[in-house]
Amino acid sequence: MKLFQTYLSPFPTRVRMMLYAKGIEVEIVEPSGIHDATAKGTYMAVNPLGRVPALQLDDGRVLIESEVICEYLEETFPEPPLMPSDPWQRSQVRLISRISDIYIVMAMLPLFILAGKPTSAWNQNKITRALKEIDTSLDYLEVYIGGEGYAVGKALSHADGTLVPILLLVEQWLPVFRGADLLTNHPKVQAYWRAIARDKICAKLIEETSIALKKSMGSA
Ligand SMILES: N[C@@H](CCC(=O)N[C@@H](CS)C(=O)NCC(=O)O)C(=O)O
Repeated sequence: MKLFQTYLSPFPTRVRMMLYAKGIEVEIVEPSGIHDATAKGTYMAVNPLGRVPALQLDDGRVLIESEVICEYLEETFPEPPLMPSDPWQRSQVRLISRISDIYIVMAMLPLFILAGKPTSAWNQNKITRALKEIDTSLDYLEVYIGGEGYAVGKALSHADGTLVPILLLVEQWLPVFRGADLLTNHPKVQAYWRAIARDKICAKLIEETSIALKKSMGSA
């Protein structure tokens, strides 16, 4: 199998978490120009949406959308499970992915767009509004995040693969916008963030994403 992805993007990171945890070997391909809307070239034939991740199976079929890919991997390679067996806990894993995708990532979107422009074009009102929106979305997470070292329950799950790259952006990228420290406003999320860094697989994801982020910010 081939995973089309970048180390900077949070969506492929949740797929890599599954691959690492389940010991699945795939070829990693970083499509050139993925973060440039005009330069995706032949990658559009792999994923007509022009986004990463995409997983190409050995028979050539291509799966897109990180949640769909993760579900496919979970069903095809059930061991070790990254979805809890208890239906309530499974619903909490899905809920955390939805809070992340629908609220936290969407709240960050205006800042992703600003980050692609020179700082002279940054609009302080837009930044303040976006940071407030992110703060509110983290309030939602604060209610549902687990308190036992993992996003849900006492074991690594798909929800951790979703949250790790997002919280890394909150901790290491949001400071460029000079707002308040949003993690300290959310003690349960902050405690989770400290705890999850002790999980070997999540530590690897944190390291990979952090290196890619530093490169993108021109500091590595
Ligand atoms: N809903 C998609 C989102 C994927 C996505 O938006 N990926 C971004 C990187 S974070 C991308 O490829 N962006 C390229 C573009 O929008 O041109 C998923 O979960 O896979």
